[in-house]
Amino acid sequence: RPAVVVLAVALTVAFAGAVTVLARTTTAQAAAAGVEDEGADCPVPALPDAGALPTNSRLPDPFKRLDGSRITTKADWRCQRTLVKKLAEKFVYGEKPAKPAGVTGTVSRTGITVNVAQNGRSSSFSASVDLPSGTGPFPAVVVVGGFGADTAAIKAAGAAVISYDPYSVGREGTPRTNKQGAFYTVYGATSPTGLLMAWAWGVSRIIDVIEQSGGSILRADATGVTGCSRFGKGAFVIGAFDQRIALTMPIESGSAGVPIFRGIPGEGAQSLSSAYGEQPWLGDAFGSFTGSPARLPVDTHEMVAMVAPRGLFIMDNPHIVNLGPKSASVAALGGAEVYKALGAGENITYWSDVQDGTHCANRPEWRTPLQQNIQKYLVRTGNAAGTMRISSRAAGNLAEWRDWTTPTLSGTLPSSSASASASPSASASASA
Ligand code: MCU
Repeated sequence: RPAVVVLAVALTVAFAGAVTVLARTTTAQAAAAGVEDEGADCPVPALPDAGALPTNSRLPDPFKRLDGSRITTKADWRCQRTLVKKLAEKFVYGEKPAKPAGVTGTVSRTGITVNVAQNGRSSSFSASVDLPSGTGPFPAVVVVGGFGADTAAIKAAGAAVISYDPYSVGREGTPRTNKQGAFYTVYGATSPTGLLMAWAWGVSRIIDVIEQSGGSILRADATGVTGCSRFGKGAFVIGAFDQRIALTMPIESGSAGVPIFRGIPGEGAQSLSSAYGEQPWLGDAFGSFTGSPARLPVDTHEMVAMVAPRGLFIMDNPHIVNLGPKSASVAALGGAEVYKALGAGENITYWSDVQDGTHCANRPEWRTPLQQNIQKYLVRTGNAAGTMRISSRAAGNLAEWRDWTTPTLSGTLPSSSASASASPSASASASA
């Protein structure tokens, strides 16, 4: 009898292993990484000073290194992404500190608590959890702020909803010299890092706690993020700066979100000085670029690219010029060139073909692609290809914005960025 049990266990393990391999090969490009920043060890050359930047009215070439050479392999993207990340931190959002020395917390069926300690300072915050029906462990979507996300559709697709109050980590309504919230308690009220990056840091710490929890309620390798408007700006930055996030879904994010900075003045969207001044969303360093975005050495098509090859579903509203939907479409098209070069062109969706002009409305058009994205990248039972559904009301033309071509990158992505640690059960259903 013990021999039978041993044999049964061995067969089960072998079968689970086989379907895992199958699932990995079919969904390879869809995978999130096992770490927050895969390029943490990449050498980064000295970055230019803000005063020494050339003016470039076109979008910076995402494939070009600081020394002027261009990357040639898919594997090169790992450290090129790190360059983009460092430039974006220095000139746009402010630095995102690495995981603090002490992160502890709990995950229950109703909530997550996070305690952080670093250099003698500590802070805490929490988020609530709403599980879908069925038996876990579940994937989850972090919903930033309290509106605009179709939480019923998220749960019906099989993912839990983590309701995250970003203001507990980075409050609005404070001057830049006295920022408040759990992030600033640890890193100081005069930290030049803006709220969007503070919010991103907070979600990364939630994922740390999920990882440490043992994964019996929520799966650490299947986290998505969404939010609308200012929380769409947040969702975009949160997904760009943590490679453990498998699916990023910003909604109607507007200036300081998805739209290319360079396109905002011409489109007549919320001006960069208005967005910079309204709340300390962007980093303090962005203040010297509000009137001259053409001096920025990065633009948001490269934040789109930072998400590659992971799932990205950008939702936008073509009826409100103030949101910069045309400039957002250019960011998506420009970033999609990096997705294509990495062989992951099917992992990005941009969708602004919607009827209702109300900001952050619940839109029937997005329900199916939302659920398909959740099934593909989080539940891992789907395989729907991404699509560019750009409304003719607000369609940007990438050709007008770039003076570079998309290279054919050789080789394959390193296995770390191409391997999801999908649970055996999820893999089995993926191949069923
Ligand atoms: C689109 O996001 C913002 C916008 O940038 C602000 O100017 C406005 O005050 O608020 C929008 C928002 O968050 O609406 C809910």
